[in-house]
Amino acid sequence: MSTLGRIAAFAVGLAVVFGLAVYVGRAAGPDVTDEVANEEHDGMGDMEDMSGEPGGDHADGDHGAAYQLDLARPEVEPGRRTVDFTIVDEHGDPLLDYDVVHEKRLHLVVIGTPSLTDFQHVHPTMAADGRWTARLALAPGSYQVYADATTGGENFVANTELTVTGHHPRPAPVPAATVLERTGPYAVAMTRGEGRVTFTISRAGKPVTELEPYLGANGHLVVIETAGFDYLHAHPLDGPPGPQVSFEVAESAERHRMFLEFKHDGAVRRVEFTVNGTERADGQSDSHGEEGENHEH
Ligand SMILES: [Cu+2]
Repeated sequence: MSTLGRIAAFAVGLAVVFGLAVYVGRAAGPDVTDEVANEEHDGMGDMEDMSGEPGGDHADGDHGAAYQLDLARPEVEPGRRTVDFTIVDEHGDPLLDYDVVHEKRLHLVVIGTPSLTDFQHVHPTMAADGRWTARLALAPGSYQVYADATTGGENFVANTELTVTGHHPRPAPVPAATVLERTGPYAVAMTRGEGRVTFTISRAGKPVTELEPYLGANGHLVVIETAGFDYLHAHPLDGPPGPQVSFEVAESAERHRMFLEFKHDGAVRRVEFTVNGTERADGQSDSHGEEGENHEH
């Protein structure tokens, strides 16, 4: 099954089983349609594994396909601080009506490719004609841009590629897999298993037990695969405000990057993890063990 198929099946499976807010974006590419078609023809193998419910519906992906992210300029010069775009429907008309989800009408996630570094999560402003303007930090290079929004109660993710011209430094590799990451005085340990990922947050060696809501949740997790840039946004399971925050995210066969945002002491913090896939068919994995989570840090 394709990467795309896996993650789509996975997200639909979760939606079916857990009723979670899990969103799927589809990488804009020439083979998207084929992959979706294959997915529908190959028996939903992974989905059966995940949920015990073969079939299900493809609504998540279908909604995503209905909207496109149109950048005013897919190529911009370095030093530019804003990017304009519109979300257009299948008729090419700009989408004007958005539901407020997690306190915002539209969440824009930007990631540098192919290394999946330079993560940005911003909240653009929309003009009356539907044109959005986002403030971004844009060094020369290539990026994937994901608009994560909801209209009429239906979430969708539309994504596209953005290029910033100028001298590109040598493309950085995807960072090596880790299970412990630090940001400022915080350390975050990641554990996986039983279809979930759990982050344990400490500050200066003490468990953090007073996480503050960030955009209405104890944490936000974005998962992006390194191969096809498939995107998934998950919100935590109910639980106390730390030190552990868990998300229902099944293990992926493909290497991926996880971006966890949380708020504590008035500041939003972010840690990033690379997770090697459970399959290493293409030899791309930089794991030396069976799985990334087995690594000692
Ligand atoms: Cu947001």
